[in-house]
Amino acid sequence: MRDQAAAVLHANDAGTWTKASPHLYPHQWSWDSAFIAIGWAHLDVGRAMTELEHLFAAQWSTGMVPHIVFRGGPGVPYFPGPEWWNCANVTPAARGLPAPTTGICQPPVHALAVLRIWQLTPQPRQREIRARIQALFPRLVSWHRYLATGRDPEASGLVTTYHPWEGTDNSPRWDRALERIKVAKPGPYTRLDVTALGDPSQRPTDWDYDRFLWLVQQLRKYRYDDVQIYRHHRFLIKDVFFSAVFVAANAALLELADVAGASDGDRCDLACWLDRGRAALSRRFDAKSGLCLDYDVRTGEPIRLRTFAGFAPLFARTTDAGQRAAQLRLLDSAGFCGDPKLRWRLLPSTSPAEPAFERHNYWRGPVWPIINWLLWQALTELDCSARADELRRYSLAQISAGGHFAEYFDPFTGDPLGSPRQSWTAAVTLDWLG
Ligand code: 2M8
Repeated sequence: MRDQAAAVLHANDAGTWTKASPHLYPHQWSWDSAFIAIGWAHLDVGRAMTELEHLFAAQWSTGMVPHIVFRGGPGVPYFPGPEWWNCANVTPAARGLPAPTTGICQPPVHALAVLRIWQLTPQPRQREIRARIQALFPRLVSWHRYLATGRDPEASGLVTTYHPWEGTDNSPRWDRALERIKVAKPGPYTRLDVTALGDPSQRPTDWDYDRFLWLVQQLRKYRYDDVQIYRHHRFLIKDVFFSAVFVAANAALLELADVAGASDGDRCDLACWLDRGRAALSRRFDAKSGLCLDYDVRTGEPIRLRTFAGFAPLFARTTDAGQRAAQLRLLDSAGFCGDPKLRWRLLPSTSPAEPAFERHNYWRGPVWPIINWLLWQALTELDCSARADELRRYSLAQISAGGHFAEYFDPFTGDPLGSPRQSWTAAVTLDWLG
């Protein structure tokens, strides 16, 4: 299995960056690259650093790391391509980059990747990798500073997302916010994803895509300027999952501070963002449901849905013993991993008890290995090693039975769904196999 996972990364390797998948996602994606770097770290720590260095070469002057770097080149089919975003023409923040990018971002898994690379660096390579971490560190801090300021002007400790593509595309968490958008059609377009996959039931609908593309047009109109976006944009969500990854990432950078030779000022900022994030997530915890709830900035309403994101305190390694115990109970309750219909006790993207649940449809039900990897890491650090190890074993069993490193899986049958040979699935497999 290790050889097969390595072969997937090698086949998707474009030399200095890795395609998220061979056909469906033939460019460099931000959080995919972070997971992919964790996979590479098991094969070659230098190649793992290269992955991140090339991603961060496309960092905007604001500090934002864009969600896609269109490194595949103009002839490579992906929709929507760089012309829909037009970033370099509308904002100086996106000029002078090695390749065109999108104008939004994804959860900051990168610091977790750098920490993993350092942990896996063999003694003879430590000098080289330490120097490369030192060189990358200021870019990582500036990325985190962007999230803590541009994406949280209220200094609330929660990151605001502007688009469903900032992580979990068609999650039912966004349904109400999208329903409020009465779109004029975003103009004619042809989707490539449904033809590439051959089964529309596994992908977002055209109704979703109309809104996704309309939101891109709006962001472009605001010139991707956070102040303008905050003033006018219709989709602004305090995303607890994104915020939890940010908490874990700040902790990872603090752990790397000595290796990276971080300044006192940076250490102080990282500690502040970490504490502020943890406290904010703790306030979003709903004792009645046991879930941590996203918050719609435009309506002021909490988003009450049973999804994986509700476990944000666990993902953020909460220090609140009461919340941790409540979340662990909920995790294995009938609404989540304790549902007897599940093939394996793995966390599905949406609870099967939720009316919006769809077992084949992308972020609306299927099990995603990377989400279970993040939970595995968190539970390991929270001293829940037995449950963490179970997640690891079941995840490997699921990926192995699926046969081709699928993007996501049917929670009831374990059938592989989405793209085959998905890089981040192969990458977390390598990490789980050790
Ligand atoms: C999915 O998103 C892309 C758009 O970014 C798509 O559907 O075309 C999501 O699962 C996203 O989280 C992921 O980074 C990307 C590439 O794997 O695919």
